[in-house]
Amino acid sequence: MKTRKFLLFAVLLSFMATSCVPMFQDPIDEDPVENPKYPEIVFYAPVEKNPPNTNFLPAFEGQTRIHGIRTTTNYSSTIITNQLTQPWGIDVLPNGDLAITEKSGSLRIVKPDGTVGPAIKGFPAINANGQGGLLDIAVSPNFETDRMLYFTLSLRSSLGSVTAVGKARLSEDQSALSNFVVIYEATPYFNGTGHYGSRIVFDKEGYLFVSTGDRQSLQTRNNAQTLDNGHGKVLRITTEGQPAPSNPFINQAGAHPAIYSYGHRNVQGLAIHPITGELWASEMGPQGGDELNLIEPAKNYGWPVIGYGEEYNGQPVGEGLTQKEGMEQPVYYWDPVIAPAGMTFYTSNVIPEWENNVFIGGLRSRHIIRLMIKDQRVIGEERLLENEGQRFRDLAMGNNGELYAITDEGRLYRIGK
Ligand SMILES: [Ca+2]
Repeated sequence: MKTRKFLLFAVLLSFMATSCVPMFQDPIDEDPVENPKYPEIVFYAPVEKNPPNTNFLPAFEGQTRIHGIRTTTNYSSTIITNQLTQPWGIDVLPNGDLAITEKSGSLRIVKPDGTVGPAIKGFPAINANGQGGLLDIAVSPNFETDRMLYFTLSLRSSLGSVTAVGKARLSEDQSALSNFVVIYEATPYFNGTGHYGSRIVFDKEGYLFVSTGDRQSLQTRNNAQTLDNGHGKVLRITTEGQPAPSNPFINQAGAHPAIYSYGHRNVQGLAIHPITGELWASEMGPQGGDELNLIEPAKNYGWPVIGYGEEYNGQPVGEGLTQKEGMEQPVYYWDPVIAPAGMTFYTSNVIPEWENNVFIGGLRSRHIIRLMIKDQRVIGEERLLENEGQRFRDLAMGNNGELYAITDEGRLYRIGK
């Protein structure tokens, strides 16, 4: 009996230990690095210790392998549930509940205490093959009155598949979606299951930014460079799926009027800077060359003409260029790759040193990337939750200064004080 009690106690202890992990920093085994430009910040050697895949030189100092930084405020990371199935997108409702998509085609409402609601259906037939499925979610800025949720998803027809945007109304009791309607399709359809891009975020004017990908085929890759299609773009649409009236190519014959920027490979992270309102994006490169971009209208972000990666077989992409007139440089790039997914800015001062930093989920790298940004440049990089071994798919800012992160393995983390 005593043994059983002890066992129960031990099991309880181990459960507590795994579900709430205080984030003690690794012992600092390296000396700080001087950076006279920012004397108030303590910097370290770059966090990336492995050799790059390529020999490319950055276009400017600090474009890659920037100084390391370390969070000094004590914070904790808690797995509030591990009962999700391939969650892909997360956003926060005004009441603090979390709206999470599952790739196979369900919406889940999760309470901040970890209670997972039933699988909410109401979507058209989901094509969850490969990288497709029910993908991202954005809560209406007017949710308290309109109760609308916006989604990206991959749709299939006899012509192939496409990245699409839809919307539906969440019932007052948060148990059902009604009147799902597809409002936009980033045509053409293509017979493939990769590179749907597919983040969706509201800007400060109430328009939706939507990212797409190049559809992961040599047949479609160059679509990113032309304006007559929806592949490899950042799009800007109204909540009715119409092009935003101020879009840069709206009056250009032959151009898709929803296009905001182009030359993208596969943008899987979008976030609006809380102070400036700028749109920032994470973009998956090939081997080497994952990017952080500051997205501006009408600009060409270079894929597949320029980049800091190579083909998976080690051959150059195209002519193997990193710079070209008329094409934008990434603000920051990673080589070797991290496979950056969803991202969010930290908009609170609960953890003061995090305010206005960007946090990006790393799939391949299995950690969360924290970047400190000043004057549109990255000045410091930190890796969070490195010991968790999770593929971090998306992040969202909570209402009380906490971050939420979902992983492909089905976990939902709360990270904060
Ligand atoms: Ca680029």
